[in-house]
Amino acid sequence: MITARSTELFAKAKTLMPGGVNSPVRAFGSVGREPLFIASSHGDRITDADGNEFIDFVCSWGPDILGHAHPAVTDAVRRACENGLTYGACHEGEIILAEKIQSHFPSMELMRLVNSGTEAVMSAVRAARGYTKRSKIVKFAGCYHGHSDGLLVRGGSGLLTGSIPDSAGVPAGFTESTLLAKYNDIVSVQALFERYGGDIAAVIVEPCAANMGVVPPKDGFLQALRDITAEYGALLIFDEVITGFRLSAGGAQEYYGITPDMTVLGKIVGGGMPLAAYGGKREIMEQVAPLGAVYQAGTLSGNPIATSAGIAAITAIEQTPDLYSELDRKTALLENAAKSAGLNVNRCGSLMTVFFTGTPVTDYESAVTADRTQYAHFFNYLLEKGIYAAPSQFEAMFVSYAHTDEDIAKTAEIIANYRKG
Ligand code: HOZ
Repeated sequence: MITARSTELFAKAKTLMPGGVNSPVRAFGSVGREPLFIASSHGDRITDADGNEFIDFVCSWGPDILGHAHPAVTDAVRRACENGLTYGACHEGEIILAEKIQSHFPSMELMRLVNSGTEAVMSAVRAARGYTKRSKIVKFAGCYHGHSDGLLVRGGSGLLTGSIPDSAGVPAGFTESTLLAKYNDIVSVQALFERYGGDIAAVIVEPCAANMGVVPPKDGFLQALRDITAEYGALLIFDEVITGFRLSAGGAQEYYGITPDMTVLGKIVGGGMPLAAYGGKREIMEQVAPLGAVYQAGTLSGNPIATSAGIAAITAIEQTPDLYSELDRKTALLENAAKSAGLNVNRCGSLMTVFFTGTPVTDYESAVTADRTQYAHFFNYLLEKGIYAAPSQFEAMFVSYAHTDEDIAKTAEIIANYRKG
């Protein structure tokens, strides 16, 4: 594979950006090679700056559930651009998108549109604290909720790849109200409530963890979180940045049948543009300014181009009745291929991770037993055969509706023929 142009671009990028990237996992640091620079993407394919084409299972880390450059979305964006890129003022698209979101997530009785998952989580946590008048937040080791100071504790995702349990630059005081529990272990949560119950504002969780690799919730775990938060008057926040519109149109809360108090959405909800949302019970969200005293604002929040992409993407999802059954069928073919090669695989709907460890992966401790060198070998094997998977052991493979049967069959065969390095 010739990668001369990517190499040239990376050398230049490193003079301008830390590590040459705008988000750490993109640096390919844990897969032993330099990153590819992408020039274009269509359907289930991406093409790099040297003209190499790959079947893409990153899908921009989730947003491209319908495939890259879906015509309904790109047409909507093109049309919206004709009317101006940003107003910093109210417009009808915000209402149309919010209504669509609410029709799929009825628990979001009132919501705010913002620009990124990080911003949405940070704001949701602030609203939860403002509403409950309590300070502590429970999060789970290995769950990633963006890079706001208070949540960078055993954060998963790029922190895990870089072996950074807790980020530098975060004063201890900023995380002292963050309590750490063990994913899939309700006893660890009970212990925190027994000790700090009256001070806990919220429990925040990825209802299916996907930032320490994919780790589905064990039966009863989410219900137990629902019960214990209700018992202690704390809020349950589902971070559905990855699972929203992916496990089902109503996200993990519909898929697992558990209703949180607050929800955070990102990725798919913006159709590939920078847009995220947070919301929940009316009385909680009424704490947000200008109604209440919890401040949150943004010049580009509810941006008209981003809302047009989100509306078009959700409309296309609504018009694709076999979307979730097809995603499930296609991803199951990849899962079975991995199993037939003797690989350890976790799957939840169209999210999947092959873990290079002999242990079942159910939490952070078991996830970090995975051998990153072996994952790097697997990643490079796939890449050389024209398949672009996550450049990290601790991320998910994302399948889209645009993945053709031929490309799924080809990928399944390549995975099934993999032999560990
Ligand atoms: N943190 C993202 C994956 N969970 C990676 C984002 C990116 O590098 O684009």
